[in-house]
Amino acid sequence: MRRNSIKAVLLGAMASLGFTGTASAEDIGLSEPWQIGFQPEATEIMEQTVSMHNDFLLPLTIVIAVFVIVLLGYTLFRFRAGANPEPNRFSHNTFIEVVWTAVPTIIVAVIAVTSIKQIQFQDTPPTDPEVTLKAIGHQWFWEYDYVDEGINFEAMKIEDEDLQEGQPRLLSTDNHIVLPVDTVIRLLVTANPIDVIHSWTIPSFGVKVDAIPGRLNERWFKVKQGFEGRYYGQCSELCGARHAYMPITVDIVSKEEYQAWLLKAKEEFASLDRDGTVVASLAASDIAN
Ligand SMILES: [Cu+2]
Repeated sequence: MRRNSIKAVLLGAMASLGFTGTASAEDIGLSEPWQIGFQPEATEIMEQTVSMHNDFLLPLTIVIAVFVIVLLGYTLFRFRAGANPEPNRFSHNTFIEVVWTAVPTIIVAVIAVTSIKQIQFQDTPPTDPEVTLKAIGHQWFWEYDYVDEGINFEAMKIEDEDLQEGQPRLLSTDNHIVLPVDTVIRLLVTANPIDVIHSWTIPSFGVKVDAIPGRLNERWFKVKQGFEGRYYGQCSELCGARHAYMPITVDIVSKEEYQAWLLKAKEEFASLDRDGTVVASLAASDIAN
């Protein structure tokens, strides 16, 4: 999964061009050509999601599919016209009807209980979050607010011709979100009031939240120790012509590096007209479109 260290060095070199995250960030949350499985599980939320899929839903689906195909094949063979010239005429069988109603109901109920438990886990931070990040969707880029730090910036997709070696196309942004490892993060997601619905996601975190104008959605995540690196995501709600061009780049760093970044970022991204109150900004691009 992990890219080689040469790439990390190149990423470090390009980091000096823009105000990006750490110099040594290694791509972890990145899809690969012809990938079939999930991206690495960087949070407990994603561990649960992958386990639900790989250990429960997928085997269950395979058993059901094989059962149906075998039954269908047997019926086609056993009751073909040649072998069964005189067909049965009955149309009801109470025992079979009870079974084929009860068994799927039980299966669906077990899936529902398991899912609801996971949704509850995803909705309930284990401890009070230490960092609050607000993501605001715009047509077509993301804006970020570190609401307790007075840091606010926009993250624009890097155009193809400006990509540096090692930067994945359609996934790299000029400014990166930087967050500490092993820390409970509160994620607030919304969209500009005069905008449309977007969706903020990082597959490796198991987080996907709709960004809805006028509504504030909340979620949490905590990246596991040892999972420092770079993660990518994309807007996941069809939002217009440039939906595919509003990626998300997150750098997960050590707590010390995060503190150092905060100091730099407060200078770099000092919000000009903000005093802690959250004001939805109206970017020039919103008016133009
Ligand atoms: Cu969008």
